[in-house]
Amino acid sequence: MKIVLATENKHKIEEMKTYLNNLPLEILSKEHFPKITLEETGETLRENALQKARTVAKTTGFWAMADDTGLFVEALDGRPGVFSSRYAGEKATYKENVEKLLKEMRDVPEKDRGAFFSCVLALVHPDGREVVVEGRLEGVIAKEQSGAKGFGYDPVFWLPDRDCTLAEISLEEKNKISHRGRALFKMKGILEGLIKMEQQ
Ligand code: ITT
Repeated sequence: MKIVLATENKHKIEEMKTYLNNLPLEILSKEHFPKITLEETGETLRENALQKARTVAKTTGFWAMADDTGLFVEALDGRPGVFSSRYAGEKATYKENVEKLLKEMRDVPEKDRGAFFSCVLALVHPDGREVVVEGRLEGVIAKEQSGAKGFGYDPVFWLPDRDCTLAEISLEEKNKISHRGRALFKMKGILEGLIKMEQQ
């Protein structure tokens, strides 16, 4: 079975490919279809994930899977949320977004620094079949950055159980506990069912 990963984000592609590598899937990514433009104009992660997956499924004729992820910070009433990639501006870098977050959280005490990542994965077939799953990871916004692995907000996402940030653990370890890993776990079962059906 062929599936196209409908994301421009190389880090997400790496995490998804690593997670799905033992399934009999031919995994293509958006790089194979450079002419497709992905838009995110929805108000929720679900709408955005579906929008990206629908575009790619329709254009390529294959199953397409898209991920939309947000960081929801309690002390900021859930911001940056669905706007996580554009927190410090339309074309903001990871560094600018993280710096803005640390600045906004500067005076927030430890006990109020709770946050969670939500990852919504949408799997869409050009014939209209659609599946949506979500995975979450709870943590705490650190006071400063630590670690050089991962991407995005990982260097400030503190894991109290492990006493380190998401940027201090390996990709394999991240996939075992993360929002994306949890969503991928749910999606893997669905993909296994679809692969079996296609083989019959
Ligand atoms: P696509 O839309 O092409 O998939 P994107 O990077 O724009 O890529 P999102 O809108 O889903 O993806 O991501 C929102 C932002 O949230 C992203 O730019 C990162 O800063 C952050 N993010 C997403 N997943 C993350 C993760 O696993 N760890 C840390 N930060 C993450």
